[in-house]
Amino acid sequence: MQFSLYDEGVTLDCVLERPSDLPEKQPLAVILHGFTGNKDERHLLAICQTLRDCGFATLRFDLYGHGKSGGTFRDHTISKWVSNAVAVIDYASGLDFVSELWLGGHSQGGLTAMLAGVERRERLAGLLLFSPACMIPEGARRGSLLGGVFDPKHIPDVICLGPERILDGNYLRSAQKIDIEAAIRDFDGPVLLIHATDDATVPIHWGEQTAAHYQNCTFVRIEDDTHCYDRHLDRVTDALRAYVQKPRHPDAP
Ligand code: FER
Repeated sequence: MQFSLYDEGVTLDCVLERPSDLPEKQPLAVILHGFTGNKDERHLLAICQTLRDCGFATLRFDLYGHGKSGGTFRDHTISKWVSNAVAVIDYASGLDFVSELWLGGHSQGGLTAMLAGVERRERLAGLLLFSPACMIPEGARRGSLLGGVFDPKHIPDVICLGPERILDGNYLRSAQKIDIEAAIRDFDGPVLLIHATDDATVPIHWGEQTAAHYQNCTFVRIEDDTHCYDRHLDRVTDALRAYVQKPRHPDAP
């Protein structure tokens, strides 16, 4: 089902899909794409299909300034993305077929999921993080992001990170303020974090370090693959399937 939600007057283009055999209630996972991405990217579709194969409903949507949603790329910020994710979680938690809610995301969408996850901790069963872009706050504070260099104390009006990657300075201001340590410390639920060894966009040590600081995190290292899993997407979906199918309370009757 394709539909629109609104966050602060901005349209969010959403796709909600339920697994083919429909039990009364089922878990639902909201999945966020990354910087310059959209809800229909190959790795996102594979993640959502795997979740549905495991009995989850999935809700993917285009975030502010991306895909078919409102706002311009130039004006997007991670705090607007967190607001979008919270709006979608609040919508999803009101759906009568939802037994529990998971939030996941890739790269900048993974970072967004970490931050929105703390804002809506009480509504969420857990987080599914795919190569989360955990270095963005430090990069913004140091003055270096995706190859772009700037003075972190004198934020420029715009920063150009490539031909179609012009960002307002507010992206950097907003990113500088992110308290990622608090987001990790304050989320006590289960977390799956998957990261590939040859990720040139978000080096794997960021994933390893983040996983080590969560209270309850399963870390899966994907050998010989890239930021968007161009070579071994099947290993990513295998790890996801194994994680969501594993009983989370092994001692429960
Ligand atoms: C950066 C590193 C990663 C950055 C953005 C990303 C804007 C996000 C990547 C993605 O979401 O795929 O320095 O700066």
